[in-house]
Amino acid sequence: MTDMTDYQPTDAAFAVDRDCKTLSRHVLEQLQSFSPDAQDLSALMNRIALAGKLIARHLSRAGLMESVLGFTGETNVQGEAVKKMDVYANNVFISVFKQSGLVCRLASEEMDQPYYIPENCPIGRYTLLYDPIDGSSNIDIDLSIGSIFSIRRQTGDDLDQSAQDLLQDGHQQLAAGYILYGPSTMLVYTLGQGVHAFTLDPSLGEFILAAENIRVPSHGPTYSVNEGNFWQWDDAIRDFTRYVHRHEGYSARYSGALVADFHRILLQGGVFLYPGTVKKPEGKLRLLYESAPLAMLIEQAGGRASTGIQPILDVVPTELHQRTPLIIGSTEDVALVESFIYDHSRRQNRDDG
Ligand code: AHM
Ligand code: MG
Repeated sequence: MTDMTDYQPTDAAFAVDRDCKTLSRHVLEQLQSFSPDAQDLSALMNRIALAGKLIARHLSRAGLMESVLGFTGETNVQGEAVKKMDVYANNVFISVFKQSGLVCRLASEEMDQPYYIPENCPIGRYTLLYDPIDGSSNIDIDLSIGSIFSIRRQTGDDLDQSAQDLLQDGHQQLAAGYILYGPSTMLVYTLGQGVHAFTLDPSLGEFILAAENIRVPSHGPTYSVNEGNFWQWDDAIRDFTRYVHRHEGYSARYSGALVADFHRILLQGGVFLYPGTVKKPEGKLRLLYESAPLAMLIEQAGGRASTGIQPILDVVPTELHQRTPLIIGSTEDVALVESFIYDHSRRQNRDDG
């Protein structure tokens, strides 16, 4: 029999320890408590993980099954064509949270009004806001996509469906994160105590810790923006892009999926931007379930998220599906974009005055 007093951890032992660090264990360790709130958040994160696993499984077979790829023929509340995967993923979140008892209301990009689960409402103390499939244009060409989520405390009964209590700034978020469906499936989350990443091990069916307390570099080489919109930008954003074109050390990377582009920047530094355009003066991205959750993550990782003139987390929306310009990433790179915006507005004020 092995004498365990002489036991020295080996590489194999470390590997076992790593394999055992599941998302649910990590969440409980983060909360350092078995209080009702901690147990609720842990259960919520487990439900989100289950949604991620179901969506990842469906995506992995997408090309092999009928009726997974392509459009439904409908348009959503944003006026965008809906894909079958958008509907599937939206329904996955609804169905996994229906039995949770924790969530009374779900608000998503795919639903005009929040979805109420009346049987949960007497006890459901949280609202889940989410984008079920971010980067929908990548689905049919087998490129990375994601899901984004944000958890807020449910305040008031608000069964009149006006969802007024959701119209609060991003500091009210209790947790935020995303699931990236790439070569592997990753779940990245924060409960306001750092940013942590997990990789789905399909053989275990578990998200296993991949990186803890991620810090975004203060500067990085990547700038990530759809330059096809150059003609639609104002002069400040045009001048920023001219600046990076004329200076050594920048690389353009843009996948068409915010989650994938954000993930690169979180790990390697740089800046992602989706500014206002002529057609969409507030940009394309939605505050409550795209920009605000990613802003919480980047701030927790030591970076910044800005509209260009205001921190994203300070923006108080006036409507559920409100859009916002987004500049997000390394502190120095976000500040560089903001400096162009500031200089232009100062010049404009001088010329006007
Ligand atoms: P979606 O949630 O409908 O897919 O829209 C959001 C996506 C982001 O993932 C991505 O950054 C952006 O839209 C791409 O838009 P564009 O094609 O205008 O560059
Ligand atoms: Mg979407």
